[in-house]
Amino acid sequence: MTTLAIDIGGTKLAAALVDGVNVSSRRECPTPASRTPQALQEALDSLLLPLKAQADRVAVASTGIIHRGVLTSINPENLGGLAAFPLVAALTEITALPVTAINDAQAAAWAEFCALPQPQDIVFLTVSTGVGGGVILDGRLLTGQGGLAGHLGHTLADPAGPLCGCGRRGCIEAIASGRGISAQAKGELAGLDAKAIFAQARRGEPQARELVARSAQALARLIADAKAVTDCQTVIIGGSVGLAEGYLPLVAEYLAAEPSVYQVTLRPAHYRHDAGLLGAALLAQGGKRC
Ligand code: ADP
Ligand code: BMX
Ligand code: ZN
Repeated sequence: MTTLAIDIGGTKLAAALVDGVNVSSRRECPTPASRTPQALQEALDSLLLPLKAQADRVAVASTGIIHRGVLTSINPENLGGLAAFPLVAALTEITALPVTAINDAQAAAWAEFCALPQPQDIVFLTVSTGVGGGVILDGRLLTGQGGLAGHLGHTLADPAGPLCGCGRRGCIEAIASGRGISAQAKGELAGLDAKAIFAQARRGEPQARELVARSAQALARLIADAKAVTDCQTVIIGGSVGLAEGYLPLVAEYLAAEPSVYQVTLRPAHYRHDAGLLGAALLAQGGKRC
């Protein structure tokens, strides 16, 4: 059985064919900035066109709360202002294949759990357009009654921090995410995206260094909180900010400053940028640890 796996992120859409853990024919396009469901449906339509005839089913990992096949944004700013999207219905219409859907970070957590040599309790965190999370305890992926479980990016980093697109002030996501880093930039860095701000930080630009450090520090605090809530042994980090050169060592430095009870093994995602795609496919293949 070949799965057409799709990852809908706030910045990019990715799709690939997945057999077992083999990913092939990977394609990407930018996530439409328009707030209309039609724009997302059209972008998915063209992305999937060359792949759908080769697949037996569709598995989608998507940003947003995924409940009963419908995507609802907790932070619509992360999805070009789109608040809701009938994910399964739209993909069924595009592909005429059976479709399963799950949150992107929950999916990635599952793929990363499957890649571990031994089962462990883990928390996966993606630091990307937003900050997403997935929790695996006793071999079970937590999704929650309404799909919200693991949305750790919306726990509090700083009550006096920037307003988050979810309506709360000072969420981790507003400080640590790619969008958050970019939105906090002022003066010469205003308008730059996180990738460009990381490049400036590497050149030693002081504001860029401070923005990256603030993100890494907020993430380290979140990891300590995650340890307190779940007693996980390992925290795995993904997303383009999370996997950016130098970021994880900085997070590890801040985490090391926390008391010993909050220490965990910290790892970059084994499947790098494919963790979401692959996790959705593995869950559709039966959700057993391979
Ligand atoms: P998505 O959120 O769509 O899953 P990504 O994981 O690629 O996508 O995250 C997008 C965010 O990561 C954007 O804010 C972008 O500026 C930032 N980003 C992309 N590449 C890098 C990089 N090399 N270093 C730091 N940040 C990056
Ligand atoms: C947001 C939220 C999460 C998602 C996380 C990472 C929306 C649209 N998304 O917190 O569901 O897991 O971003 O998403 O409310 P990404 O696009 O950065 O991968
Ligand atoms: Zn929030």
